Amino acid sequence: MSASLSYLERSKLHSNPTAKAFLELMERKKSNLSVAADLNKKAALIELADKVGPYICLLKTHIDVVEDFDQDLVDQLTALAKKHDFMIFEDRKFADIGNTVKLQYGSGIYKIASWSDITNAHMVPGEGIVQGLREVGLPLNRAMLLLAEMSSAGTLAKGDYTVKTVEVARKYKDFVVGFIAMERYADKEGDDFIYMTPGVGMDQTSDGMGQQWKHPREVVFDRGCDVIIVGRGIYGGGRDAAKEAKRYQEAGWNAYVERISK
Ligand code: 5IU
Repeated sequence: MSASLSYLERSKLHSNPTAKAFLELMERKKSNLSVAADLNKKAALIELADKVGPYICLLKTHIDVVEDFDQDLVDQLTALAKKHDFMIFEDRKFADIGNTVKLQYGSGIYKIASWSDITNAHMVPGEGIVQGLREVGLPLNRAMLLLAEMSSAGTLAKGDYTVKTVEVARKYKDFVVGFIAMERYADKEGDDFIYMTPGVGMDQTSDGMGQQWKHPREVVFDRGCDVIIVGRGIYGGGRDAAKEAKRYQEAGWNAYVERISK
């Protein structure tokens, strides 16, 4: 049901402040594009964020690949998020017991909870992982996604694993606001999860290392997902990142408009 509602209508269904603000932002900016900035130099990451900033709703980071990480990088990224009106998603894929992920999320060098609006986790350890992250994230008004499926060939996250992941998300809706998923699952009464999908590309279908790229229309219109996550399709192979981001923004948004108008 919620696949046919606008992002703005759906923002009213959420109690989590980040989910609400994120859906409003998508509508305001007419963007369901997230750029996956897998770059290992601070200056390159900042440059990319500034270039694609006008076209994205969400910047997805892997902060632990940045060789010259420092607090100034975080300060610059959060300033760019303000300047261009986007949110930040550290794709940390937590995977340990509740007590350990609490430490990994809130402390260490990266202090992810202090700057990342959204993060994510595997369900392998059981629901204690959500309890741990929620304890740190909820007081800061953060939100998280569960990895219900992955985009890569041979992923073990499928079938019953995915079904159980959705059940846990329903139990902790105040903090788990959506999924990394390849399709939208059956909505139950009261569900409104945000579906984010990596493995999106318009020019190639595979990277030779298991990644499988789908067209934005297939992801948003056919499969009912909400956010397209695009990395190398935008910045890889010497591409003009701003130009490509604009192209993906339009493709993603058109597919969404087509979906809610059908
Ligand atoms: N990513 C995936 N697949 C997944 C999950 C995360 O590709 O199932 I969970 C990440 C990895 C990379 C980005 O940061 O999304 C995709 O980048 P490319 O568009 O360059 O493949």
